[in-house]
Amino acid sequence: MALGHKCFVRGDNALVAWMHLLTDHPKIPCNEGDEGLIILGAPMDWTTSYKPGTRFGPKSIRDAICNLEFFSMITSRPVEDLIIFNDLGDITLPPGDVIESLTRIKNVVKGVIEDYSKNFIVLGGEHLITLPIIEAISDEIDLIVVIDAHLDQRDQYLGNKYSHATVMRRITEKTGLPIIYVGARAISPEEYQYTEAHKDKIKIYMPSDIDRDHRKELIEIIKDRRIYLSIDMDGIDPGFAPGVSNPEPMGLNPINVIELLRLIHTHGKLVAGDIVEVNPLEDVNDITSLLAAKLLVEITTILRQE
Ligand SMILES: [Mn+2]
Repeated sequence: MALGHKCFVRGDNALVAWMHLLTDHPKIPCNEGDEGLIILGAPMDWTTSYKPGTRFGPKSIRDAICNLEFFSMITSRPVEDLIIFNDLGDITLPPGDVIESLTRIKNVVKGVIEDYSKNFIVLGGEHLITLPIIEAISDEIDLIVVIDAHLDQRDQYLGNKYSHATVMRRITEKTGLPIIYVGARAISPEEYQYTEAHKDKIKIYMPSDIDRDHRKELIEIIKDRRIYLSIDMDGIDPGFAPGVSNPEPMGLNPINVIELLRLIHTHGKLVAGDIVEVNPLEDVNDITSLLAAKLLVEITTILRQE
């Protein structure tokens, strides 16, 4: 692991304090340069409740992406720019140390926003990484759109307040930002009660809700809003995305997700996002990593046009 690999300077020539938290490898092994969209990896799976292995997600998505054509279904055209990614590498995270890991992720994302751009994508990792990212970018967004089978709205998971099963509860408490879920279908009694009591802030669309009427409603909600998009790959059906830590049947199909991205592109203002919970140890023929990579191409296309 190489530290301090880039001597990036701010206006006052001070060495940027957060850069030493990034590794040189892995990076997207193709199509990568200073002009592209910022990519970060957060290889954390310290609180995974079922099948660990999402720490290998960022590398697996990066490897998969170079085997795809950079063509966007949303714009119906090839991605025109030669360089589309600027991969800053993985954030160095101390295995097992949840609080220190969240602090480092927050510091790096703050640094990226301050020194580079508020437009970026973070590759996970477990879903808990979304908490420090949102904390860092909360002033720049009005709405969080979450693709997920789960709500992650428990107050605690087996006594733990900082878990991938509690992440959205902490985000709701700390930021008060409204959340829309798409694809949710695994909801505990506690989460059901909590979200019913916070209907003004939390809206839930199950996979069976993705029809024309709901689409109109969704457009009204996302219209002109500055959006953070968090894609937990288990929102998609395990038949399409088996390589996740908590697979849940009856999910979205990938075309539902493209349709949602198209709505966001047309009506909303996408600011940044993450793709989390890819677990290559549970994958079949890399199809989950390839699907995550395909979504990364589409999100990158949207963000480069914002
Ligand atoms: Mn989930």
